[in-house]
Amino acid sequence: MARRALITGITGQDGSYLAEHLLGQGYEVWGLARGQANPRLSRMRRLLADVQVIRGDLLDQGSLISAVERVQPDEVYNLGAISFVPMSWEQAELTAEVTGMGVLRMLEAIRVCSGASRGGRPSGQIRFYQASSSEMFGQVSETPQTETTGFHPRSPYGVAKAYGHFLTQNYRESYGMFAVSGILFNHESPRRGAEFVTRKVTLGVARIKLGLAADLRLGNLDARRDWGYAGDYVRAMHLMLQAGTPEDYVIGTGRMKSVKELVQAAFAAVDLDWERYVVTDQSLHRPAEVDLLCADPKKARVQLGWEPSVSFEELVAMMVESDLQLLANGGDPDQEGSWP
Ligand code: NDP
Ligand code: GDR
Repeated sequence: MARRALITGITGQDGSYLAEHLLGQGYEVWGLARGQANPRLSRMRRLLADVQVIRGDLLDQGSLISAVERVQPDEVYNLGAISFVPMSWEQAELTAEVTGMGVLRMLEAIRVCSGASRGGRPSGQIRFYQASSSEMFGQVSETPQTETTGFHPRSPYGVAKAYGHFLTQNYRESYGMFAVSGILFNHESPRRGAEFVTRKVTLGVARIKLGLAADLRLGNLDARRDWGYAGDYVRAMHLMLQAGTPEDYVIGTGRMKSVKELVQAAFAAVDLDWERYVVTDQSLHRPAEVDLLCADPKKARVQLGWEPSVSFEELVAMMVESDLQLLANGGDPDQEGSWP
């Protein structure tokens, strides 16, 4: 019988790549989707017709219990979240509810549904993956960051992720659940939301190249991140749930670049001089910035055999090329239903 996976956040970047990867491995894939008429769900259905959709919301405990009861998954991947860091200052309570408390509700759904007394699977048999984030490191105490580096989150988003991270660890220790967190550094792709800096830059470059925009407004150009390719990172999520023991892993490339270097690479890909087009805008700076993040992915390499396959330069070129094509074909990235 095919293994069954339940993915929250199925309409997001990672949900789509993970679903593709699991379908390719022979899984039966179910995606939890919220909302009455979600345009991102229509987009996902167009791309991934084989994913079965079940309704639910990380704010709604009953809906999560129903989803686990109905799907009876072997593996649950909790990718759903408010994931845009600036939004977490504007809607801090909602971020705590979805990105933080949502983890508690999902873990409780698994615990309740898999209680042996109810004739379901013993809790050890549903494996749980939590999408933790390098934003938990925040103001870093050491570089590169490993599984043992301390947390000093710098946004309500980072704080909510830290709660979910510790809670996952606690359910593993309290109930013997196979519950793990991947501490993933920034990962990008042509399907990345247009609000995140990589996609904002590659879309901006494509618009300028095609004469659709005159400039590109950005915030802090000095921030440094470890950027990888989303398609590589979903492989790591899956590998973590196949391991012999439940453990947390840092996933990143180990290479750090500044936003300025990202901009330079993207403009260079279309033979334009970035300094003629980029305008810095103080209003796009954050109340508290994370200055730098860089992964040490040694544990994942040694224990899971995981390695990234796409370099920073290849990633930027892939995204610029995809956005040039999307715009040239009349696609509208501001429409949520539009995906390259
Ligand atoms: P996206 O922003 O692309 O996707 C977020 C998903 O969460 C969407 O499917 C969205 O669905 C869903 N969601 C939002 N609110 C709720 C809710 N109340 N109930 C159920 N689902 C909800 O994020 P990514 O795919 O980039 O990231 C996936 C996960 O990994 C997130 O948890 C993110 O925080 C985390 N992460 C991401 C990294 C990255 O670099 N991409 C790095 C580290 C961690 P809807 O269409 O309904 O809005
Ligand atoms: P991040 O990603 O906050 O790291 O979170 P984002 O791409 O939003 O920002 C990265 C860095 O770029 C700087 N920056 C800008 N960012 C945006 N969005 N827009 C701008 O105009 C701009 N100018 C400069 C930011 O200040 C920041 O330093 C992502 C999300 O996917 C999280 O969900 C995930 O947990 C982390 O990555 C790891």
